[in-house]
Amino acid sequence: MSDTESGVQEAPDAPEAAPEVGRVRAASGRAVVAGLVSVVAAAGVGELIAALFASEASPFGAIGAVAVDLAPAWAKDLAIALFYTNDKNALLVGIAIVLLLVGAVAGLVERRIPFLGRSIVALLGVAGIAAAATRVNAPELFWAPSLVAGALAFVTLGLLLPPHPAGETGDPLSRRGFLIGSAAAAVVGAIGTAVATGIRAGGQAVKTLRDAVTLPSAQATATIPDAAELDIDGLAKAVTPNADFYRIDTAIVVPEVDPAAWSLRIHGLVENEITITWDELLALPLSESAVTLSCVSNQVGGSLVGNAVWLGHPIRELLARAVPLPEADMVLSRSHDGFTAGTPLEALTDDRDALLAVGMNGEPLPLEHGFPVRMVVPGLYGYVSATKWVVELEVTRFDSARAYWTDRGWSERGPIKLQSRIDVPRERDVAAGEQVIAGIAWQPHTGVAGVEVQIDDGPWHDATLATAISDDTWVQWSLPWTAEPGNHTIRCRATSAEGERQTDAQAPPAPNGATGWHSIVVQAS
Ligand SMILES: Nc1nc2c(c(=O)[nH]1)N[C@H]1C(S)=C(S)[C@@H](COP(=O)(O)O)O[C@H]1N2
Ligand SMILES: [Mo]
Repeated sequence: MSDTESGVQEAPDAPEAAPEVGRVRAASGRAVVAGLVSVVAAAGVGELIAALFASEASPFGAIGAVAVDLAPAWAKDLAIALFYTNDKNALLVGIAIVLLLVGAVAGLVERRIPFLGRSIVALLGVAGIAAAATRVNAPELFWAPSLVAGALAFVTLGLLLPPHPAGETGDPLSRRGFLIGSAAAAVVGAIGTAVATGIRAGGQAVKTLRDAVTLPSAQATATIPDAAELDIDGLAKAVTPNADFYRIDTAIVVPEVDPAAWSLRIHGLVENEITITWDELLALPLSESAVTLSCVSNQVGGSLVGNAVWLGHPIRELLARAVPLPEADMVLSRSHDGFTAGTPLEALTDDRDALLAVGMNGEPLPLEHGFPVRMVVPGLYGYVSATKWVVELEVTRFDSARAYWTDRGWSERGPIKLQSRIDVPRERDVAAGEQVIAGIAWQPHTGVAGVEVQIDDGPWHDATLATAISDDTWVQWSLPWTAEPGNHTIRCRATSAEGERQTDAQAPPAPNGATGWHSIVVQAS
């Protein structure tokens, strides 16, 4: 009480200043709300226009894509480590928070300097246009969603925070008018976002095109031996269902490629430049091959690895038609959205099943796994080989071209390292007594000869391997175990078909793949 009194006494012109302070305070609350709802309305309408007319120019998507491309390698690592395959959602939430903060600040600025705050939100639209313009294969209407969004934010903020007529105090907009206006803006934003999301998730044009695709049958089919699947609860399936297959890419909005408009150009250091269309590709002999794909960002024990049966045409055959020049040693593949991977020419011309794939586990490629066409190369991490939505193969040299991730500090060469993982027991608490320990091991294109398991620093036991589908795939393994009550540490290590033993030296994913033994701790009772 006395503090308040003395505070009042210390301010000589308190009687005049108090209402003024009160007015400015109320107004800054208004200003923040006005800024926030302007941005919300604009974002919703921008996303809606994008969903309707130019989905690859989604303001969020475009800004997100630029953020992804500009992000340093450590930020990608961190995002994957923190959010795993939710890293894209985390990025979008981050962008939303930044946009809202800018909106709030713009509202406060507008309150003091009319037009300046409005110009700030309009600049967000300009940023969206610039971001969309820099995208490879930007749609023709790349400017439209962000232009409308920016203009809408500008107008909304102006309407909610009209400037004071000279000499007047108090808000020119009534409290009721402000409430109705800002609620309307928020509703417009929410509806726009909801409808845009619905359109994206539902009636997407490319989804329909994919549904209409019937793939030719394979001339050589992959056989999955019954004994490849141990069928143990909690153990990764021998063949990963598409819905469970990990997804990693830089695409915030999944690229939409119409197969009828798709073509692949092979050029660069070749004698014959060739271009092949979708119909031409499907008319070529297609073969099936089970290949395990792994992301270089996979941590020891991580889940950024999967095994699928791919249907495609050997890249080797296409390169043979193009005839690479003797000095060539790398193929830079490029996707519809500008991602690039640098693959050793040798890995695409030797006898391995490097495929230009159109099918995954008996279906056309799912959109997020590269529809209509992607690359799959046994033995190499995805970032140097597995280009999705692939549209171009440039035959070149390692010393004259760089790829998306090699430009960001990852190694030029990315052979998949020998790894093994414990999947079972899944839970920390297990019942004492008869248990089974099970997992998978892989080194695609080399193969796995054995897996050993160690419990509590005891001797290493040979696990029983399931039948491997091929040297290009992971193999399941298991070991019966009598669990004594108490805490136990379980470790595994693999031996490759070439006799290499999996190293216990721990290395992080960067720059060319994690190493170390996977271990888990369980409590038996
Ligand atoms: N177009 C495109 N292709 C890409 C990528 C990408 O970012 N863009 N990422 C690569 C990486 S790093 C990996 S690990 C694999 C993952 O393939 P998946 O998402 O089908 O599992 O795709 C590769 N192909
Ligand atoms: Mo990756």
